[in-house]
Amino acid sequence: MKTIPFGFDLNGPDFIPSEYDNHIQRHLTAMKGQYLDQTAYQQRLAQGDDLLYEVYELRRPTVPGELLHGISIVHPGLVGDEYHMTKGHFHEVLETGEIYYCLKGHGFMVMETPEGEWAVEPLYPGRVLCVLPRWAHRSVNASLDEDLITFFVYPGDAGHDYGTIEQKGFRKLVVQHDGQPAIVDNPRWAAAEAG
Ligand code: PAN
Ligand code: ZN
Repeated sequence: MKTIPFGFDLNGPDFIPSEYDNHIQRHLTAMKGQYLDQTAYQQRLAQGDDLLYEVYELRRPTVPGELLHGISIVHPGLVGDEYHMTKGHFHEVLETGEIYYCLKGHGFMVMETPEGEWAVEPLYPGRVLCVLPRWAHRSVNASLDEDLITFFVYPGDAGHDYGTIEQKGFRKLVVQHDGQPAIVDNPRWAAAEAG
């Protein structure tokens, strides 16, 4: 890990950083239970464990004051009528936010608080998105032929809580409806709320 100030290059068309420490690849199996249409999920899986998204991270100490940052690339596609997306998470330290800057593609950031508020904000090249403290976040690629690429930065001590989202999903889903993205209620979230 670097101990003096540093820079790196981040250029199109693929926006893979010129330097990184960690390359995370999430395949279909990593998203088990996350897509609503389990039959469509199993049918996709039968054809292969496709790569759905990737993250390039520059490692920094996980302490307050440091800024963790990297690139997220969500590849295009559908599972049933749901667009490819990240797992999504709350930060373990709930009172930490995150900034995303969209470099390429078209999609949405799906967000919600533990209190049940929700927000869905568009992502497109040049768009900056501010995820406020307390808001869980998931990026969704709403294009079927282009990667969704974002740069992100968040506090070093934030940590990740994936469990809450794994259990209930997000309150809203982004699905393809008549060839267009549509934001719909997630029945699994409502069922989990009802207990
Ligand atoms: C991002 C995300 C990245 C991948 O770095 O971690 O986009 O999404 P998941 O972590 O939900 O799989 C971030 O929000 N970090 O806090
Ligand atoms: Zn985050």
